[in-house]
Amino acid sequence: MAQTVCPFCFRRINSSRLWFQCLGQGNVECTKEVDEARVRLTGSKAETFPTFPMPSDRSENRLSSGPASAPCPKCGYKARRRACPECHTALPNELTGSTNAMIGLVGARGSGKTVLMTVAVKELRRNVGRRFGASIQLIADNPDGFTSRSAYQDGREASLYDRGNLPPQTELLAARDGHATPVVLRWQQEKARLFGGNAPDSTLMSFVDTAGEDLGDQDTAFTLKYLAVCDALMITLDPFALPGARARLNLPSAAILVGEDTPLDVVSHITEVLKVEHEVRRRRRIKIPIAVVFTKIDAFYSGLDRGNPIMSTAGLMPAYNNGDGAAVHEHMLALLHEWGASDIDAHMRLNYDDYRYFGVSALGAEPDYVGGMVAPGGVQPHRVEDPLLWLLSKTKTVPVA
Ligand SMILES: Nc1nc2c(ncn2[C@@H]2O[C@H](COP(=O)(O)OP(=O)(O)OP(=O)(O)O)[C@@H](O)[C@H]2O)c(=O)[nH]1
Ligand SMILES: [Mg+2]
Ligand SMILES: [Zn+2]
Ligand SMILES: [Zn+2]
Repeated sequence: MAQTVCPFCFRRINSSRLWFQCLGQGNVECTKEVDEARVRLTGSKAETFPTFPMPSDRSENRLSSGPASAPCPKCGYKARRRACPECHTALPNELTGSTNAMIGLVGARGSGKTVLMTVAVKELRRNVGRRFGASIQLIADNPDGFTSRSAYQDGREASLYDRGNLPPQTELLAARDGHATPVVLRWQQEKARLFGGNAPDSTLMSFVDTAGEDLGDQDTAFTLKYLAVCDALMITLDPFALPGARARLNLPSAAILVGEDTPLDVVSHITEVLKVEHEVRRRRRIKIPIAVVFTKIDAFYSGLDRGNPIMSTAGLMPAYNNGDGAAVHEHMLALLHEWGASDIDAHMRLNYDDYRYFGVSALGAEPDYVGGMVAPGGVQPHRVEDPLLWLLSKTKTVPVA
């Protein structure tokens, strides 16, 4: 059975046994209603036409992905749209019989997750798509809990890019009935199939932006379930939370959003959860790739050499630039040592098989921390796509050069 993970409720589902969702165009009237399963598993109260299972299995369908359509029990419309059997959210077609890349995004409070996700999702659609000749789109009707794609674009993107407002603190999951709604992107690309076979032409990426505090809360079932199904993880680390890094800057107190946990505490906690959820045996390392993303690097620009790879970019070739990535990794590691935070590296080495350090700036210049406003030059992202491209090179969505 083709196992995959629903990008909306994070349950494991059989992608050859997806349900159908009516579009309300049958001979008799069909009605949209709030779907109880969807509310329970995703918190979404959006009204939809009925979601129903495929008609009882006929033997000839057993091995295939079943029929391509099924009649709505209410109106008879031959529905082709697929939906998650668990949470009843409509799913993109390409999920049928395939898998998707669940990329997790976790990090301490104030480490820059919301800004990074907002900017990365926009940059992917705007520039990275062009660079790779790919079409990258937001899919689904309620990204990040917004009621529509346009509401997301206004509430997240226009708010930051056009109006220059830094986002407020992300609400705790508890305040969102324990649910977080992911932003799901579809990366679609023509691929030359060198060796034949049918490599998929699209990859789904599901990002969830959680509040920093949710991580420390052992009881947040959602975070556990989410980490359990992630194929890859981005961990944001706030250099402002490292005393040795902070000492080199002259930050106003409004910039320092540091809780009780040190960055090492946060990473250790993630490690513990991953070890349990991914059933990593004692003395073994965690296998999923981990991008350790140091945010807010713009604050260090003036102290870095011009020749430092952290200051340059990966170039415009349609591939993940591995040499460049390795150079940034080494230079971030050197910075970690300078900042007196080599314990983080020791922890990574002991617990993970596959990790890489990234230095990014989503804003590109220091904001007005007190007023919560982007710098007058606007958002100028620096290297925000690097961690994603590295992770996507692991799933073979992008080539390595
Ligand atoms: N200098 C600089 N500061 C940044 C950057 N990105 C975020 N910040 C600062 O970090 C603050 C927190 O960013 P958020 O993206 O809201 O952090 P978060 O991880 O989502 O925080 P929670 O939602 O509370 O968990 C912002 O208000 C800015 O002050 C950046 O690229 N450069
Ligand atoms: Mg946030
Ligand atoms: Zn119907
Ligand atoms: Zn689901």
